[in-house]
Amino acid sequence: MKYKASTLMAVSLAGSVITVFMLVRLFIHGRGVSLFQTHYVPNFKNVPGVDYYDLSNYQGNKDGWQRADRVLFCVPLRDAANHLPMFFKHLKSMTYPHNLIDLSFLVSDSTDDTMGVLLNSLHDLQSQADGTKRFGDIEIFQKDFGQIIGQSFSDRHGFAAQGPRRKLMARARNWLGSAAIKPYHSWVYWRDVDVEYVPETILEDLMHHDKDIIVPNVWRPLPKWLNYIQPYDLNSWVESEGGLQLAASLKEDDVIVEGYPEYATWRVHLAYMRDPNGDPETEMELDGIGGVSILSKAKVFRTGSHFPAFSFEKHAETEAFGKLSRRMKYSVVGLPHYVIWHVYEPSSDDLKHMAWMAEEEQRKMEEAKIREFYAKIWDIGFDDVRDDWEIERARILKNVDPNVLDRKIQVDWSDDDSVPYTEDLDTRKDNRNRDGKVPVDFDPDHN
Ligand SMILES: Nc1nc2c(ncn2[C@@H]2O[C@H](COP(=O)(O)OP(=O)(O)O)[C@@H](O)[C@H]2O)c(=O)[nH]1
Ligand SMILES: [Mg+2]
Repeated sequence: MKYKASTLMAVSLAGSVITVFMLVRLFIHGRGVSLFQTHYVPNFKNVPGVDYYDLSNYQGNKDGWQRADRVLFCVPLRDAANHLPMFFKHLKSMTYPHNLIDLSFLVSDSTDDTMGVLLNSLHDLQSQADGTKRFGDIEIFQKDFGQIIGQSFSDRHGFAAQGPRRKLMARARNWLGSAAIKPYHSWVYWRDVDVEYVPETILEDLMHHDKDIIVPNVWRPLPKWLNYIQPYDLNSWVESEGGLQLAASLKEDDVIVEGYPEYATWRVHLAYMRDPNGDPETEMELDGIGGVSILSKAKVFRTGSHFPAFSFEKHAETEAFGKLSRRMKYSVVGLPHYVIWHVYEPSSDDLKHMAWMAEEEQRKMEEAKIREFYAKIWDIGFDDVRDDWEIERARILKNVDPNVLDRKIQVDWSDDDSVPYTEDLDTRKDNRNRDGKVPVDFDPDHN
């Protein structure tokens, strides 16, 4: 069969056009999209009250700060008035574009002025002269859960308090996260208020690992008398045989908590894997995670993972969130050598020890004062008076005849019956008189 040259040219031109069209589509829609599938983008511009979101646009990019990924920043708060100024200081210095961060707070069961301090801090934050320093949308939720366990360090960390406290915290987190997340959030960042030091680049540092869920290592500074530093968050760990055996031996609603002798799990803790000189980029797969600072892709929550407020595989809250997300095939990772620092709050034993140290210091100060006082009066209080005594003696004896002083005085005891032996006192040793006879009133049988 023969074709005209013009027909052949037309066919080859059409082929080229189709190829270019296909390549352009491929370029625009990226990998994984069928070439023949059309992605219908409705135009709701003229329909009032309708927002349209293509959720595939909010999967979370590893360089989210360059691709305008919005981050939902969630902070649960309880009796946090003292910590808020420090928290806002860190917030202000974050390098992730502030306008891409939406803040969401849940205030619960507080007896201090958490809400008042929060409002003032937010006012200060959002009225910064430099508009680029202001944050995106801000929401505050108020909901009490009837938390009865105190917020002091020792109340919170007592063994018996752990199960109920963790389940209640899980409820609080789920309320906060589910109320706050919007379809346009690509990432969700959970942060506790009581972090003393955290790098300004924390979001970028965690995000660029491109994991579904990622946590840093969390330590805390200690006072000198407690040896300066200590691992803080033991909730980030790798499951162990011991942990699984323990879980199998517990009741359905029990919750294992780490760091208590009652529950020996022999798990590897992220906290103890830290090498101060280690590469901060090093990753470690985890099963359970702590909640001080969690960066998660928003899709993890959208697809149904959450903070179990019940015993999930014998865990609750953030540790169970890690386990559940692993079960859902999400990546859960920790950074052993990348550290943020939780505040040091003294336990009641620490407080007792500190009170003792304060008393001891006071006692030493008083002792030093007394010593100084005695050092001053020592010369006066303990004058050498030997010379004075010589003078005194001379004065007393000045009218006495010196010959009289040396004279021996003889006393005649002979007519005194009560002194029987005057001349030879040695004879009294064996109760004999001077004739060697036993005195008449001596009767050995009735003595
Ligand atoms: N909404 C709410 N927040 C809480 C509650 N308990 C603690 N928080 C907050 O949750 C975060 C972690 O709590 P924290 O007591 O520091 O936990 P810990 O460091 O693990 O002992 C902090 O920001 C607290 O202010 C609660 O019952 N409700
Ligand atoms: Mg804390």
